[in-house]
Amino acid sequence: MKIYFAGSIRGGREDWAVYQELIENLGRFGQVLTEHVGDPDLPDYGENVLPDEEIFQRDMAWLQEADSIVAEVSTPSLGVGFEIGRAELLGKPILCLYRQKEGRRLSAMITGNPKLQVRVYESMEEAVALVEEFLDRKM
Ligand code: 6K6
Repeated sequence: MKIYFAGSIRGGREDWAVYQELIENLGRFGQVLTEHVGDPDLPDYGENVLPDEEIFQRDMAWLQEADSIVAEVSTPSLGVGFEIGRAELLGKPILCLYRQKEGRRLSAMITGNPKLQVRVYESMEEAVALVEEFLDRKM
């Protein structure tokens, strides 16, 4: 099982620790293709590792290769939104995990799309249970 994890990079890195923990847990279900998204050393701008064109090509190839997509969508990110849209066109199953917070609302392009499984969570335990349900596989 190959899992593509999507989380904000240039959209803001405030949730990096959540991504890291989710990625660790996803690793128990399969191979996470995008472990770098939870890297604390990844700067807000995600600069200088690869040219943007190569990042895009590599990520699109991984998306194609993935069996499932898990996106943490609490921090709005153009890149994550794009990946979700592309994954939908590729016919991939997509789970969007969201933590509610006063003063923000998830985009209607996510909540209004019946092809996406959008789930609200509070604790990591809850998020892992939702992932388990999504991947339909008990540990
Ligand atoms: C270097 C080392 C690790 O990462 C870098 C450079 N940047 C990116 N590398 C890989 N994937 C990226 C990078 N920048 C964006 N993405 C993809 O877009 C990821 O798969 C994220 O899910 C998403 C984040 O988009 P933005 O718009 O928040 O950056």
